[in-house]
Amino acid sequence: MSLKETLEAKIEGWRPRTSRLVKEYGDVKISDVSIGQAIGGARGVKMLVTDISYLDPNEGIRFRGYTIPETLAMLPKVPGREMPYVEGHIWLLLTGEVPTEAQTLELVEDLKRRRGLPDYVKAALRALPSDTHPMAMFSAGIVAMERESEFVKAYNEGLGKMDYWRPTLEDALNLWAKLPELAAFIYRLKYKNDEQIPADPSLDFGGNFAHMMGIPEPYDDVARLYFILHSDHESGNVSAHTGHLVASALSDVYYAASAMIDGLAGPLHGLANQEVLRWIQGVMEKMGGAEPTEEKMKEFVWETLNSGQVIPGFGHAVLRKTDPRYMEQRNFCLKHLPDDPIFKYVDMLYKVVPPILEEQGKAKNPWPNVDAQSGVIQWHYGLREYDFYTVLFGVGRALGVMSNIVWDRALGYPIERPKSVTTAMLEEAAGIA
Ligand code: CMX
Repeated sequence: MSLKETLEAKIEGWRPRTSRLVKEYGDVKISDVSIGQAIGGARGVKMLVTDISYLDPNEGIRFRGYTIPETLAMLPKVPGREMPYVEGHIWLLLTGEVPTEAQTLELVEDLKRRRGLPDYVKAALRALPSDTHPMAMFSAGIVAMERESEFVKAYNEGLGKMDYWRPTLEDALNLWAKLPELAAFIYRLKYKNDEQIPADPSLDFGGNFAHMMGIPEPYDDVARLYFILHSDHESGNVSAHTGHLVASALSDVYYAASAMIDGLAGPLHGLANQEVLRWIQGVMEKMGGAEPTEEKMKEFVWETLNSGQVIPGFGHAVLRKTDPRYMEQRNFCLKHLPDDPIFKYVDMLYKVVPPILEEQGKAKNPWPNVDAQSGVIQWHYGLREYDFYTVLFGVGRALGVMSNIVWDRALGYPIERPKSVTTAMLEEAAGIA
């Protein structure tokens, strides 16, 4: 079966489950909200539904029920390479099924046909001031393509609500196909004198991205691993939630993806991966490039904390153990770049930071998250412009966010509209005179 047929069958089977829950069990409580949660960023409030991934605080993420090692082992691999096709992962996220080799290759070819960055996007990006952050360029490049939306055309022609997911899937496939090219275009425009490398039609999603970046093997596998690891982290994180929220107004995926990129660009979220490298450079400079001693490293960590800053790459709003995305990248480093000096710094931080955060007693999770380890791999393979790193996160995160939006449309989720209260109402609820 094709992707669309598989998805159609899944959606038809799923709809009765959602409608039954709403019609017969709509009043069953799954969460109560405290004052602390209302002021504290809705932490732990269960108010979003997704079947695409689930984040267990101790175990970490599962994509469609599969752990990261299971996902990487099950998906069809690119011949001669270590990592699976990103396209196979898209299939898994969308349908919940592990695709066959033939199904994966069909999607590889489908996405190839949808490639090609419009000239007006290139012109718009070239017109931006040269100090524009790559995340602002990425967001602008995506929203500039909004005029291509198939959903908007179909909606204006009066398409029925139950079919909204079909043009939304078309939009998602079109945008997914263009994101690696958009990212590589921004990289080469900003850092390589706009010397662009044309796409290679023989290559898959990750392979073509590495080729257009101008970075040789095994960077293609780094790209595949990176996009898969960052694809989804259930729905409450800032980027995923933003994408869902914006799309709930029936804004198309171009608006939703651009907005989710804006959320990802914050230093407490995706931008932490550039912050880690910037921070480590500071440590290295202080140590005159010498290998860090544990004592010196501890001093630097305390200095950062005492100046009121967070240690980038550590802590998490949901996770309470080391992030398995961190571990997967650490395993990659141990295999491919065990002697890299920055990896040695990062690995020493893994030893030094958690006990210090525990001693400080503020962070609920002292362990490293995905961002602590991702920059070092990019640096090692020659991508030294660390303010570009979050764009890579964004290409990956778009896979999960847009898969969710397709399902939001398929299940007819309504516009999101939680209720706010005033401070006086909270004081009244608390019994404060
Ligand atoms: N370094 C220092 N202090 C930290 C910390 C860290 N890495 N992580 C948490 N804390 C502090 C918080 O700032 C907070 O302090 P205040 O009470 O003074 O405000 C306190 O510990 C409690 O925070 P928490 O409940 O443990 O964490 P939150 O859920 O509020 O925030 C996160 C989660 C990720 C924003 C936070 O851990 C952080 O700022 N980490 C560093 C930035 C980072 O790596 N972000 C990337 C996360 C992954 C991603 O989304 O990409």
